[in-house]
Amino acid sequence: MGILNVTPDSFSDGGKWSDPERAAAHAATMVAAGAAIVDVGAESTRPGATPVPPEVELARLRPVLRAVRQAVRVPLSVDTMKAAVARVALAEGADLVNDVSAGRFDAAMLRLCATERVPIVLMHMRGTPRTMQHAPRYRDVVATVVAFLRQRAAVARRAGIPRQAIVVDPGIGFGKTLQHNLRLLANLGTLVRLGYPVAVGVSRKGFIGQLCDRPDPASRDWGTAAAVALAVAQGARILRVHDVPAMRDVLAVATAVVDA
Ligand code: HH2
Repeated sequence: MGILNVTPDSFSDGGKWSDPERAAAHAATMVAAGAAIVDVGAESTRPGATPVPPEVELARLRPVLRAVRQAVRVPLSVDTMKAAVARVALAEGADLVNDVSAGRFDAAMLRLCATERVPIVLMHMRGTPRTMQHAPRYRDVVATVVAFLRQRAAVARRAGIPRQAIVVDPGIGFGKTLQHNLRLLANLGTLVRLGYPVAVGVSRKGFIGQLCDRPDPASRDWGTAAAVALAVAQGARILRVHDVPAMRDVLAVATAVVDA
């Protein structure tokens, strides 16, 4: 899953893809390099980010989604917590919803995905992007995240989303310390055993900067490669990444080893 952020303030690619033509060209480049899904987001969820109103999110998203839809044929996901935004995105040709709140922020989200018959990614986050990094604490982070995702998947199914249209994601960096992120990545198999496809977003995130002493997110792709390979080895199925050409090779080797 290639990342396309249409935001002025995303931590790695903020402001780079706001122009529809450039965004479409970047999406096409990611697909040519092997991206099977392009994830388009118009609200930053980085720690401390302030939420934007749906009109602002849509004004950023709509022209870009239109251009990207013309440019590539792979499924497009819309990274949003708002049903009103998701509804317009689906009408503009998006194929699935990536909701980092797992349907908690907007009660209409799960029903929308059910009636539109589209898959949804349910991600674990503690609190909101604005508050999530304020001293996060868990008794057992792996058990907490797995229980949360099991419960949210059950809620999604009760809303009418079929089992095979649900993807779960541990939410690396969303209300977690370095140790929490490492424990989750080390125990991804526990989440895989829930039975839903697992998505993982480690690309260029802060924990890699901490481990490798790399303040600049753009310099974190080698660290990202290690995390992606280890996630694949434990059964992760969707890897949300910025550098698609590099991670395509990481996936090719990691999946070949797993398959052997
Ligand atoms: N991480 C980010 C955004 N959306 N979605 C899923 N399913 N999983 C993730 O780990 C995830 C996500 C944050 O990264 P990014 O989009 O690169 O930055 P920002 O939130 O600043 O736009």
